[in-house]
Amino acid sequence: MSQKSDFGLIGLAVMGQNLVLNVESRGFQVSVYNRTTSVTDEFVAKHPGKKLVGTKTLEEFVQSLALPRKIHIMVKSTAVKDTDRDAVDAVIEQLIPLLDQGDIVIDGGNSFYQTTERRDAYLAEKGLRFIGAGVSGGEEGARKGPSIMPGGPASTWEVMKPIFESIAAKVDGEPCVIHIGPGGAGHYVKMIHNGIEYGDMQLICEAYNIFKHAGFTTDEMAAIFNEWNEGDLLSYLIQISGKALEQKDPETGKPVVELIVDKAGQKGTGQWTLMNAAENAVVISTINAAVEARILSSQKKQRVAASTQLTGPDGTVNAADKADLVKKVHDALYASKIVSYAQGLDLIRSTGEKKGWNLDLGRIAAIWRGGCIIRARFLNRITDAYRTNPTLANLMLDPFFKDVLSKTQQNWREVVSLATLSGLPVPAFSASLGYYDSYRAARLPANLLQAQRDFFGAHTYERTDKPEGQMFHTEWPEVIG
Ligand code: 2AM
Repeated sequence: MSQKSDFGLIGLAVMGQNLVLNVESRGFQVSVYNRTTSVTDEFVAKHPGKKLVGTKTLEEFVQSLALPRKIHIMVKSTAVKDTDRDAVDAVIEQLIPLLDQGDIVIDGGNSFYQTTERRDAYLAEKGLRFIGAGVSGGEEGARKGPSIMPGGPASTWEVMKPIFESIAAKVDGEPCVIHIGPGGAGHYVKMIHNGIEYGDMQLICEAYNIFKHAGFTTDEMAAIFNEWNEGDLLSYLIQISGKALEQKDPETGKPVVELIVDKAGQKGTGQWTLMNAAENAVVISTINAAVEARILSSQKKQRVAASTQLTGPDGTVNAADKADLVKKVHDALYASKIVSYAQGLDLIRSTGEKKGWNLDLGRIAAIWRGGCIIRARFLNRITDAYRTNPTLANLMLDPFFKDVLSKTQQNWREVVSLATLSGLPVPAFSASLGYYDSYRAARLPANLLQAQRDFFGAHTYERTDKPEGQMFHTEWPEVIG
C-alpha cells in the first residue's frame, strides 16, 4: 500500500487489535505497531485483504501516516498518580522526536485523569495535540463499537470526530461518543463510569443474594433477571447476570456461578472514584459500599473464621410469597440504582464545575446508552432529565425519578428491613436508602454534632433563631474524668 494511513495504533493486545479491525471496517487505512514485532506480523497475516499496514519500527510507523497523524496508543497503563511514569509515557517519549507539529496522540487506555492532564500539558508545550480517551465496552465493544469518552481541546476533537463517530456504538442512530471536555475530562468521566459500574454490579449481587437465601434455584433466578431485562432494568449487566446464572459446569452439571469462589477482584478505578469523591467532599455512598463490598469479599479467610464466632441470624430470608419478593427486590434495585447514578453524576457535576470543564451530563448519559458496560434503558431517562433541566441539582429531583422513588420506596424499605433482620448484608441497597432519607431530611442530627464540636473544641455554631453566618459559642460545663 503506497498511500498513507488515516489512523495508527500502537499496542496490539486484544483491545488494540479489535479497535484496529473496527476502524479498518469503517473504510480507513490503519497502520499498526507493536513493541514485539512478531505480534504485528501475526496480526497482519491473520487479516489478509484488509487495509492494514504492519510496521516494524516506530520510524516506519510514523512515516506511514498521513498528516496530521492520528496515533492511538493502546498499551498497558499503570500510573496511579500524576507523577508516575508508565508504558504510555515511554511510548510518548519515543514518538516525540518523530512527530510533526499538530500531530495527534491519543491515549485510549484506562489512565488516571491527572496523568492525562500532565501529558496534555507536556505535549501541548511541544506543539503536539493530545487526547485522553476513555474507551468502554471491553474486547467486544472495541471490535463492534465502544462508548468513547475523549477529552482534550475542542479543535482536536473536530479532527478526530469522523473516525471516533464511525467506530463508536450507535443508539437510535446517534454515535456513543461526544467531546467530553478539555484536558483530563474524558478519562475523568470514564473513571466515574467505572465507579457507577461497581455500584450497578453490587446492587445486582445483593438482589441475587436475597433470592438465593429465600430458596430460589439458580434457574429461577436466571428467569427473574431475564424477565427484568425486558423492563425498566433492561441493561447489559442484568442481561449477563441472567446468562451467567443459566450457565452449567460441563464437568459437574452444577451452575457455574455456584462453583465460583466469592472473592472479588478490582483494578483500581473504583478506588480512584472514592478518593476523588473524598477530595471533593461529594457523597457517593452506594459506589463506596460497592468498593468496600469487594474488599470485604476478598478477605475470605477472615470471614470464614468470623462466621463461627460472631453471632447473628443465619441469613435465611423467609418469604411466603415468592412473586411478591421478586417485585419488592426489583423496586429496591431500581430505586438504589437511581440513587447510585444521582451520586455519580453529582460527583461529575461538582468536579466539572471546579475544573471549568463545562460538562453536559445529559449528553454524557446518552453516550453510555450503548457500547459500554453500564449501557441501560434508563439512561434515556437521565438524558431527558438533563435536557429538560440542565441545572438539575440532583437526579432524584427530576419529576420522572422523583415519581419512581416515591412508588418504589415502600418495597425498597421492606427489602432493606427484611435483609437486615435476616442477617443478610445489603450494604449498597441500604447506603442508597440512607442517602435518600438524609438528602430529603430538612433537619439532621448535625445540631448535636455541632454542640459536641463546640463543647470540646470551641468550634462555634449557627443558631436556628439567628441570621445565617452569625456564629455562637456556649460555655459548656466542665467534664471531670
Ligand atoms: P508487547 O506485545 O511488546 O508486550 C499490552 O500489554 C500491550 O502494551 C502490548 O501490546 C504490549 O506490547 C504493550 N506494551 C506494554 N509495555 C510497553 C512499553 N513499555 N512500550 C511499548 N509497548 C508496551
